Order: sequence, then structure tokens, then C-alpha cells
Amino acid sequence: MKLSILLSVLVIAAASAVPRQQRQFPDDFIFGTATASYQIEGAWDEDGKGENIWDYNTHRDPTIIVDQSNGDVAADSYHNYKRDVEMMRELGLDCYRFSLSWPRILPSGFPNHINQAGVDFYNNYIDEMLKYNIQPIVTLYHWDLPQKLQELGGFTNPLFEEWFEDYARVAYSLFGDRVKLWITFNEPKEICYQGYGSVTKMPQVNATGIGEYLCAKHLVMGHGRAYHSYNNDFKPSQGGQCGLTINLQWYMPDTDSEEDAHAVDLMNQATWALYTDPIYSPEGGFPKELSEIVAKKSAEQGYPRSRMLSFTDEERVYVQGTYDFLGLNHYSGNIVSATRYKEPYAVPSIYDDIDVGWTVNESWLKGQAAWNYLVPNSLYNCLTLLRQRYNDPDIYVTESGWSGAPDASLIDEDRVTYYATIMEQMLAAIDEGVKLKGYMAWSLLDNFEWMKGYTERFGLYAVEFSSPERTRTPRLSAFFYKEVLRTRTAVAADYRPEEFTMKIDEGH
Ligand code: GBH
Repeated sequence: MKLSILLSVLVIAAASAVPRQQRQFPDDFIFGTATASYQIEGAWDEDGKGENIWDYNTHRDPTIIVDQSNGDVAADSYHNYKRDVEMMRELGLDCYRFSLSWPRILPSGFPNHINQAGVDFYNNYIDEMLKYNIQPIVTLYHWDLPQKLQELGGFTNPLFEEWFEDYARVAYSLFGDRVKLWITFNEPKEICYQGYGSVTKMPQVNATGIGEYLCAKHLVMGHGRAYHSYNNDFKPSQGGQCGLTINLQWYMPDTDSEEDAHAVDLMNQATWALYTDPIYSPEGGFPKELSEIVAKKSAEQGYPRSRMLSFTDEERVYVQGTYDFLGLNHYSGNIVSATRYKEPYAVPSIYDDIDVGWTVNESWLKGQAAWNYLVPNSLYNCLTLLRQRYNDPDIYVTESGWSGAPDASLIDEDRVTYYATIMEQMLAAIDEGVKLKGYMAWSLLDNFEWMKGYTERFGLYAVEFSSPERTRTPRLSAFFYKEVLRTRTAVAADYRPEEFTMKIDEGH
């Protein structure tokens, strides 16, 4: 009798386990979290740091940020970095992705003067991680350009590529003995389109249809130079790798018409391939169709030459293949149409150039941010698409996460649902043969969410922004992620810890 009960329990347990992915992530797969300097550090003018474009603009006109806040103090990680590393240990992270503040190291933007206090801060931060075997992954540029360089045109100045190379060399020589994964830029489209082709990010240049194309070329060239510098002068002794991080929304066609498939292709060209084709595609150069469209429209609009720059043959060859891996940020997706969901786009602008519309499906699970949805299979689809388009590169998911409200419960079930789904999709992509090497959750902790200030929260740890200590408290998602890392499997979304106390496990 007893035996048969036991057996039937075992049978039920086995049966209910079947639909779930029980496979483990590969041994060399690394799990981490990601942050960015301006979003967490604070200490905006401490110890000789120079002003960046966010300092400058949020102080000049606080109303540009929804809640009129800024990153002056943010999560105060400049002073709390030891607590941050303690949280990494609590989670059991293999790696931690963070960005360097260019003007904290080079206050004027140029290497004539290196700010030793800024260098000390990053040295301490990195050493603290390494003490506990947490691998530092560094983004050189996550949106906080030195204001002095913006006054010279920033990414629209053709000399930008040299400024960036000079800065990258300083970073490699200071930290490259310990940092083995380098990301040049975080999300080119968000830098170029949002910063220079619209008003949705600093420096809000709003040169629609022009700024984003100028920026695209100089960013790509800057990346190429930073890569070659590393490859020629640092990699031989330091032995690390260098790549670029892009953000992909998963774009799916509205209908199965050819026109809508084409609209999706144009969205992909305009929002990420513009920046990655020159580096990752075997032919190099900007996407051909987009270049032709912009050249044609520019002529019709009375411009003597295309608003989109091109590469000389020498430049094209120079930047092609300048990568060791591809960084992918992925959050959400859209439905794209050749005819519907269009808004009156500015003329000229990149969206007027491609002339497509997009929307969302309101049945998708929705986060706090207006753009943030859980779209079925979106990460899996992005990974397999990139694998195809770029000949199977090593890929790291360098960000992915879920937005919640500031007053939301610490039992953040939707965020856990999101992460649980993402884990399953990554295992499926690995099964499919994608060379996926790691995953970094955005974010370790709540931080300054750009134009949305502190009104949207992405942290595994909640931060109390009203407390002087910026107290950090783990959410359910932190316990969930810890369990993923402990078991190295796709843990089910209904996981609950035995008790909600965070401890550092042995060996971390
Ligand atoms: C990431 O970008 C950033 O790298 C990170 O710094 C940020 O904190 C995180 O997202 C969360 O937002 O409707 O015009 O406002 C993710 C890609 C692209 C998503 C721009 C939000 C906003 C478009 N982002 N998008 S808009």
C-alpha cells in the first residue's frame, strides 16, 4: 500500500516535470547582472569628476526628466560599491557588467589629464569583485558623454572616432590586466537616434534624419579603432575580448504578406543592422537597401548628397570583422506593418525614410514602462536571427529585464515570470546551436531610469531612494535568480524561497 502511494507520487512528479526544461546551462556559461555608471554611481561632481551630458542637461532644465530628478546621487554606488559587491555574492554571480564614466576618468574628455581619484574608484570596485571571483565586464560607453566633447559636436564630429580610441586606450592600460571582456558602446541606436535624431535621450539634438546617420558612422568607426587598438596593442599581453552591444526589439510582421515581411526587414536595418552590419556582416558597410532609400529620399528632398554617410573602401575593410563577440540587450517586441499603425513622422527622419508602422498586442504581459512587454519567444527569435545574419558569432545577452512601479510589492511576480520565460528561451537557443556564452540581468538594483527618473524600477534589489544610505532590499526576483544560478537550470516561475533572508552561500 505504502509503496504504491510512493510510486504514484513519483510518477506524478516525473510526469509534471516533463514539460519543463530540466537541462542545465553549460558549465562555462556565465551569469551576471548589468548596470551603467550614470544610473547608479551618483557622486556627480566628487573627487574631480568632469560634467557629462546628463549632469549638464538635468541641471540646466530639470523638467526634461519626468519626476524632475537626476543622477546626482542615484543609488550612490560610488560610496556603496562594497554593498553592491556583497549583493553580487548573495546572488552568486559569475560576472558583473558595469560601465566606466568617461569624465570621471578623463574630466575634459581628453587624456591630457587622468583623474586619479576616479581611477582609484574603479580599481577598488574591480578588485573587490575579483576578491570574490566575480568577473568584471566593462562597457566603455553607456551614454554619459563628457559635456566638453558634446560642445564640440559629440558623436557628430568626425574626430569623435579618435577621441573614443584615446579614451579606450587609457581604460585598457589602466584596467585591462583584470578586465577581460570589453564592450565599446551600449546600444548605438539609443545613442544615435535617441540622442541626435530625436529628443528622447541626451543631448536631445533632434536633428531628425541627419543626426542619427552622422552619429552612426562615427560610432562605428570609433568602435573599429577601439577594437584594433585592443587587438594590436593590448590583447597579446592581456588576452581579453572586445565587442559591441546592441538592443533588439523582436519585430514580427502584422500579417503574412510580403509587404509586412519587408517592413520588418526595414525596421531591423534602421534600428540595429545600421550599426552592426558594418562590423559583423561578411560584406561590411551599411545595409544596402537602407542606404539606397535614404539616398533617393535625400535627393527628392533637395539635399545635394545623401543624409546618410557612407564608408570609403578603406574604412569599410577597416571596421569589418572588428569583434570577438556580439552583445545583445533584449527586453521587448513589436508588431510591424507596411501600411498600418503609422504616426506622422518628422520629415526628414529615419522613420519617415523607412515608412513603416508598429504596435503591440495588448494581450502580452505588460511592465511599468510603456514599451515593456513579455513577447512570446522574443529572445529566442532574436538570438537565432543574429546567429543567421552574422554567421554564428559568440553572443552574450548583456541586458534583459522587467520594469515595475516604485511602490510595487517586493514579491515581484511578473518580473519572475519574465525571467523564468527568458531562461527557457535561452536553453532552447543553446539547443538550437546558438553560441550563447552568458546572460546579464538588468539590473542588479533600482537606478536612475533616464528620462523616467525613478518612476520605473528594474532592480533585483529595490533601492530606497529617500534614505541617505540608499538601502537595498532583495525582491523575490533576486531569490529566484539566485536559485537559477545555484541550480543552473530554468527554475519555474512559481519558485518561492524557504525564507526571505539573503545569505552569502559558501564559496561566494
Ligand atoms: C536599456 O535599453 C538601457 O541600456 C538601460 O540603460 C536602461 O536602464 C534599460 O534599457 C531599461 O530601460 O518609447 O522612445 O522611450 C533598452 C532599450 C530602447 C528600451 C528605447 C526603451 C524606449 C523607447 N530601450 N526604449 S521610447
